[in-house]
Amino acid sequence: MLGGAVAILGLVLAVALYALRERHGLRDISARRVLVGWGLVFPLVTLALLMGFAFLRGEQLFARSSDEAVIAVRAEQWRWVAIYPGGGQTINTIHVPAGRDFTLELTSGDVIHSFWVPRLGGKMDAVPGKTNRMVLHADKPGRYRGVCAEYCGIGHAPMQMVVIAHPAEAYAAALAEQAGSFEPPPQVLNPRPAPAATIIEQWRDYLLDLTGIE
Ligand SMILES: [Cu+2]
Repeated sequence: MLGGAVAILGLVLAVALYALRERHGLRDISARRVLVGWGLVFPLVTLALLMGFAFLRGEQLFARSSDEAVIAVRAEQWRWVAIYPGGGQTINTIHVPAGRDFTLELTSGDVIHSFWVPRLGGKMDAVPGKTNRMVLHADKPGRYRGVCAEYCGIGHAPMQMVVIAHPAEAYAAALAEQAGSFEPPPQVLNPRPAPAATIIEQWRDYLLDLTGIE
């Protein structure tokens, strides 16, 4: 894209310079031809090629893994629930195999959140009613910290998670070991009302006092 942009910019500058220098020679050039050729055909062909390239690359980048390590990740105000193939669940901790691809199927139970573990790669939105697939790869076993990267309410800042990558050969055992501590997550309760709610209530009470309405 950068190479193409530089080439086109160079071409435009060269034509502009030529036009400044050869002002009189330009009368022989058909304006119609310039408009159709450089104004329509050239951009159409160039943009079509770039779009084809972008689609091709997008297809290659798209998460399509036949790997068995598929973990469903459900974002909720304000925590991350990971659900493993066996049905086990962990909260704010996601166990993955190291050294090979794993797939996350992201969704949300309420508003839009965004899953981001900087050391593992790109972030992806968790959208209610939609499942977004993302293939990630942890090179080495270890702990990788992540955050919610889309403002999702008052509990957004502490909505963090840690991805624990286990050696691939020990992954199944690690999950089995976890299985004892797997629990269905308790229902989320809003820990406190949004700050505006209190202010609105106070104003309502004040206005009702003032007007004498019951
Ligand atoms: Cu958030």
